[in-house]
Amino acid sequence: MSVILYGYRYSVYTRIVRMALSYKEIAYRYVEMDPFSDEIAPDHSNLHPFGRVPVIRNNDFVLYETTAITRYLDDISAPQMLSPDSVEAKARMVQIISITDSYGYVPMVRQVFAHRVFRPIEGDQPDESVIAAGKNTSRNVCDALEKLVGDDAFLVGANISHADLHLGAMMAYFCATPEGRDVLEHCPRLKRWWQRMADHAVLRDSDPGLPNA
Ligand SMILES: N[C@@H](CCC(=O)N[C@@H](CS)C(=O)NCC(=O)O)C(=O)O
Repeated sequence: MSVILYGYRYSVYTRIVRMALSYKEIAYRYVEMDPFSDEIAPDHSNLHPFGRVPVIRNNDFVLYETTAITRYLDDISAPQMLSPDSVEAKARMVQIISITDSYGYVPMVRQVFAHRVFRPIEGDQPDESVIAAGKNTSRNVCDALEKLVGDDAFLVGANISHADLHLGAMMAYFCATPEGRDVLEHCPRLKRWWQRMADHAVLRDSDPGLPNA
């Protein structure tokens, strides 16, 4: 196995792959590729037709799309699996990932976090109307997730799964904002899960920090 991860330090999707690699104890080389840069590396479009990250390469096998990557990593390295055995738990896991991608990423990360935290660091003004809209949509997302969280330690069972990595990466940014913490106050089960997840080594060790002002 000779794995290379092409990613961007502050990307939540790159972080999900990093967490999967760490959990699966797969050694890899990391190549930084900023998809937001004006100067896109010539290699980038060969690797990802939509100019995004992450992408992985394992020998000659190149793969993009985070859920495909993390499933692949899970399959090529035993023994700790990131998918539960039960059919229902697996379906719930896929559902949570899909909700996170389809409805959560933009409001939680691109609207609330990016405007409240990233823009000021980069010397740009946050757009309060974007933050307010993002918070509003995120509330619906968290309310929906709240109904899916059970009594187990993790989202779909006693062990950490792909769903925990996926939502965990987004929640880390969302809860770095007062808006995110406020939304979570109204979702006690999700908040309990997040407190446990935030303390998990796999999440803590993948923290990219923030850029210098
Ligand atoms: N569906 C893709 C989404 C990846 C994605 O949106 N990555 C962001 C960084 S977190 C990106 O590359 N954005 C660049 C852009 O939007 O131009 C996946 O699951 O990997």
